[in-house]
Amino acid sequence: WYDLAGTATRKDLETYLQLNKEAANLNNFTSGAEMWLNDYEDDTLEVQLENIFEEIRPFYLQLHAYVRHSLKQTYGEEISEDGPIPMHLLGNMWAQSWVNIYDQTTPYPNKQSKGLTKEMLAQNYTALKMFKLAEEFYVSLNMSALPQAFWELSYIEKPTDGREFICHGFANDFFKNSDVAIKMCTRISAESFFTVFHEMGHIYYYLLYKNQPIAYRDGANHGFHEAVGDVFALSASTSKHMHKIGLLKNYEPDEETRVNELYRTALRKVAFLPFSYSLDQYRWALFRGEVKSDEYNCKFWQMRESASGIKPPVQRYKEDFDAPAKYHVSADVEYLRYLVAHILQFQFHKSACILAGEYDPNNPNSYLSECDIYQSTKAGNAFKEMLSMGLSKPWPDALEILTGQRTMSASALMEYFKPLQDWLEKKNKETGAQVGWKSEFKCLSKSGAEKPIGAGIIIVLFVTICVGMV
Ligand code: X8Z
Ligand code: ZN
Repeated sequence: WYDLAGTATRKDLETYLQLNKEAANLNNFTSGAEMWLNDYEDDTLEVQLENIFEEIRPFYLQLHAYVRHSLKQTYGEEISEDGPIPMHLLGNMWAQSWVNIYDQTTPYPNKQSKGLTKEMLAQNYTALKMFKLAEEFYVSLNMSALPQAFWELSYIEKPTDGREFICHGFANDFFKNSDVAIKMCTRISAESFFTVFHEMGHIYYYLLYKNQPIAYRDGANHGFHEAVGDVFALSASTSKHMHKIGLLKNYEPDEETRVNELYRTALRKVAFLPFSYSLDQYRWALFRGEVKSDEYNCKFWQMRESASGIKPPVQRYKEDFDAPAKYHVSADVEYLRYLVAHILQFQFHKSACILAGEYDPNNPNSYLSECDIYQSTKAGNAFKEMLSMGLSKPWPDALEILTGQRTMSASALMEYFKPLQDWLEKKNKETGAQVGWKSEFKCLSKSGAEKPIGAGIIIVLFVTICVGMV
C-alpha cells in the first residue's frame, strides 16, 4: 500500500511544494504551514499544543507500554521490550487507531462483551438503519430530523454500478437551502458506526449555521467541525446507551468493565493523538523548507517513531515516500483539525454531561466515561447555541458558550481517562513492562551507500582480518 499509494506520488512532490508555497505567499503567508495554522487565529497555537502534549505524554507512555507488553505475549521476539512497536501489529494501516487489537489485549478478558459489530450483524443492521439510529440520537437532543434532500443526495453505500468511488467518508455542504449529503461506504461494523456519527456531526453543523451569511457558514475552526460527531459518539458508544437501544444485552457497570471500556476508547482516541500531531508537524516542516529533499522519507519515520513509539514493519528507505499513503496527505487536507477535535470533544463532553445531569465532578463515583447525554434537551440546546454561530465569532467565544472556557485544554481528556491511567500505572509496575522506547531509527538508502553503523563495523573488521591474513 505504501509503495503504491505513497512512493508513486514522489514524482509530483516538488511541484506540489512549489504550488503550496506560491499559494501561501499569494495570501501573505510565509509558508503553507502558516496558512493552515491561520485557521486557529492564535499565534501561540503551536506552543499550546506542545504543552498539551507534555500533559498527555505520561499517560500515552503507560498505554504504549501496556500494549507492547501485551502484544509481546503473542509475538514474542518480534517485539523488543524497549523498542518501538512494529506498526503492522497494531491493527491499522497507519497505526492511527489501535482499537483492532482490543480483543487481543483486553485488560479483563472475562468481562468482554459480545462487541458492537457482532451484535449489529446478529440484529441484521443495514447502512440505513445505522444512519436512522444516528439521526434519532441527534433528534433526541432537540435537533431537527434530517431534511429530505439529505436522503436524496447521499450515498451511504458503495455504488455497485462499477463507477470510481472514493470510499473515504465525506460530508458535503452544497451551500444551498438545506442541501447536504454524506458519501461513505458504510459497513456493518463498530468502526462504521463511529464514522456515521462523525459524518452526521458535520451535517448537523452545516444545517445549524445555514442561516449565517455565506462567509460565516463554516466551523468556528476546523477542529470544531471534526469534534461534533465524535462528541455524540462518546455518549452513543457507552454500554449504558448500547443497553438502552438494545445493542447490549447485559449491562452491569463495575470497575473491570469500566477499565475495559476506557481501554477500548483509549486505543481509538489516545493512540491517535501523537499520530495526528506528527502528520502535520511533518508537513509543516516540508512546507517551511526545513527538510532536505533526500531526507523526506527519513524525516517522516523519524517523527512517527519519536511521537508514537512505532516503526514500519520493514525497513523503509530514502527512495520511498510513505506519507502520501495516508489519504489526507495525498488529498492535501490539513490534519491538525483531528488533533484539535480529539482535545475539544472531551471538553465538550464534560460540559454537556454536567448539563445533562449525567456527571458530577465532585462525586468520586461519577464517571465521565459512563455519561450518556441522549435525550438531554439542556445539553442539546447548548450545542445548538454554540454550533449555530458558525464562524461568525472567534472560536474561543463559541467554546465559552458550551464550556465556559476560552482555551483548549487536555484536562477533561485526562479526567475522562483517569481510572485507566491509574490502572495502567499499577499494571505496568506489576508486570515489569518497560515505559518508553529506545530509538531504532535508521536513515538508509536502497543503494546501500549508507549502511547502518553495525554493518560498517562488520565490514571494517572483515577487511582488517583479510588484510591481516595476507
Ligand atoms: O477523515 C476522517 C473522517 C472524514 S472528515 C472520516 N477522519 C480522520 C481519518 O480517517 O484519518 C476521522 C478521524 C480521523
Ligand atoms: Zn470529519
